Amino acid sequence: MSEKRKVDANSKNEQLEQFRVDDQGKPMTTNQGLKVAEDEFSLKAGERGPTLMEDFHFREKMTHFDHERIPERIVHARGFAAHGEFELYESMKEYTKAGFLQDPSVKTPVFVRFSTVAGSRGSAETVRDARGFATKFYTEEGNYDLVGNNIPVFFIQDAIKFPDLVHALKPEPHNEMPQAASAHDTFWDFIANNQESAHMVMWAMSDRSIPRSFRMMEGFGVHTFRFVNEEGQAHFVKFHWKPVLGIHSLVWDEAQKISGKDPDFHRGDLWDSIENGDFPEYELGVQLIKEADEFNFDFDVLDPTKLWPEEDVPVKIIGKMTLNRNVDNVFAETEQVAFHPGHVVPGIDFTNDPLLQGRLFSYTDTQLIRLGGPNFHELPINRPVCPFHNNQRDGYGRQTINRGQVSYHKNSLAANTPAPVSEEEGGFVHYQEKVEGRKVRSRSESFKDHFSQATMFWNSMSEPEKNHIIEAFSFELGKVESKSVQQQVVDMFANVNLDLAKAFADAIGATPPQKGGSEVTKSSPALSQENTTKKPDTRKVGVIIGHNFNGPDVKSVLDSLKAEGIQPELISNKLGKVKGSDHIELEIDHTFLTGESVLFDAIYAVGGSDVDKKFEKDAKYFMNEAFSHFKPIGATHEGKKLVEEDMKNSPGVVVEDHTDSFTKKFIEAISAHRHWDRKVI
Ligand code: HDD
Repeated sequence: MSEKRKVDANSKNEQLEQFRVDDQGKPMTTNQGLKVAEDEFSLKAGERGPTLMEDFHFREKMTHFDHERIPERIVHARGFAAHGEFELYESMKEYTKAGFLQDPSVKTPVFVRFSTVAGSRGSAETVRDARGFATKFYTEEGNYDLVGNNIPVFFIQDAIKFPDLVHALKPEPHNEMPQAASAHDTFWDFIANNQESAHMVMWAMSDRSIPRSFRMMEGFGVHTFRFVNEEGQAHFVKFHWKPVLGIHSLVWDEAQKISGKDPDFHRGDLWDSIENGDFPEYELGVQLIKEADEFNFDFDVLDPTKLWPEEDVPVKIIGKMTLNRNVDNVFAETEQVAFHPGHVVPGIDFTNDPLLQGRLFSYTDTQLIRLGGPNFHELPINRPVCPFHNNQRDGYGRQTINRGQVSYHKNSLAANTPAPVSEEEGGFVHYQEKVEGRKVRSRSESFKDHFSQATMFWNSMSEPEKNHIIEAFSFELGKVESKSVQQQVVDMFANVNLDLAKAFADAIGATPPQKGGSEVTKSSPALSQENTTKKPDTRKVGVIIGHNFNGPDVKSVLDSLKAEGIQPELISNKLGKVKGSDHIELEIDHTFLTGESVLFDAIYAVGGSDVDKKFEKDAKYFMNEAFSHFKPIGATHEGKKLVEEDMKNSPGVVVEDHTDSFTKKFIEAISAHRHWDRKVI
């Protein structure tokens, strides 16, 4: 009876192939297949007369257009996705029977959608926000969805508060402002009055919420899930995605400017990387806690506002995901993909985390309105790569043609099939946790410490990271109009750290907190981005160049940068070619108008002996801005003139003519990402 299908990395791609259509070079037809003879003019009674009702081509074209839009996601509306594969490093048999976590030779196809949370579908991408990180594994046993964020904890402990949180975060209802931002009264009013949010707010105010790239952020399953093995033994598990390029962020001023200069900054980065063959990679890690140890921690493992410090519960790296294929059509794939934390496979189960429990309801419910009915699982992107059979029938847009007379269970006419199968044959059996209790609406005592881990997060930050958090609070609360809300937030965060609360109270003109402070001294070095992987790979360097540059030297530097995986892009006052010595000519990629320093990771000033005052002025603006965003700056030859005197001896600024030495130091500076020890006024 079983129709087991071998899944490999290409299974999903093969399945999607039957739905792909190439329209290019084909005659135009109506949706009924009728060839169309004219597509510019509607059918009219006379050249200047009214359009005729019988113009079925006009009606069909217009009706389809009128219905092109579907509701955007209530949260995570702005997203971008890619296909890829997951490979396992070692069997996880000891902990889980999940099929895709058994055999390291099996590659599982995946589809990953990254998103911002608050903004609408057309909003900018570098706003301050959590990022969604949702992965669909198309496994032999059905789809498994890991629907996480780039922050390991959440604002609230119980799903019943999610509509309130989202109402407070979204643009305010009376004037629909501000777009894609938490810097407004209702959000902070919610925070001050729902203090379980303290820990996640610390993350949201940190550099984590302005990532440099989707490729340079972590992902977390957030909740505690359960791994269950063949013997029925369970472990609590938390999931982590660790980016191979390390965790890196923008600075706030830069992030805001990018929002205007390139609102598609993150999707462009992901798209281009995949097109260039620089496939984004993330390692999958798990933290495991034995069921017997459930109560051995100073937090409740069911509380989604708590993380498990990596120093206490190490992250075991078990596999790697590689994103290697862009979508063919954003609407068909990225927009119509339907994730659900309840899409599990045997061996992965839920816990009683009250946030998770509520999510298990919400996701199907939202797809029903968003995708228009109960058949969204039939959309190509959502279809499992294994067979699926049941007695569910009909509904809007049904595609499957279920043959036969029988659509009910139990039956005799179809030999009682499709039939449930035993656990041994792959049937999902819920973990048989013993549950007992009174029906109550209340919060467990063990969920009531809202501040210890928020303080631990603060304690774990480097000095620059702490300063960024203070600046973020000062910005966000500086945008809040209600003095009372501002003060409530100051008083709330005094419980996290007194210096922090005093610093932003001062910046926003609130009364410094009179009491508060925290006894917590614990820190978790793994939380600081200071300790992350630092590599030069795929960093974009803006090369400012004009006519009459030193051809051989510059070419040698550019070749060395490329050899390290760095991507130099040339900027000048005009497009076209610039000429250097030794007949070396280079093609310009951007002008000062179309390229901006905020769009690059580093700047290399080459200049040229034949550049005018306007060139110098534009170039200096570029350089100064990059400097103020702590970016690596290199300058050789004529380019040295473009570096202001007071920048020259600063960290991360490399100014010299010796090509080999310059290149080595500049690459080191690029690997460091940013130079926080630089004095910027
Ligand atoms: Fe959610 C979408 C992540 C709590 C209800 N959520 C959504 C997406 C991500 C998350 C990444 C976008 C998926 C995609 O790209 O299509 N959500 C989280 C995380 C949470 C969380 C990490 C806390 C740990 N969410 C949460 C709660 C509820 C929801 C408590 C409601 C009870 N989330 C939704 C939703 C969305 C959604 C309304 C909107 C669009 C969708 O589901 O498909 O159902």
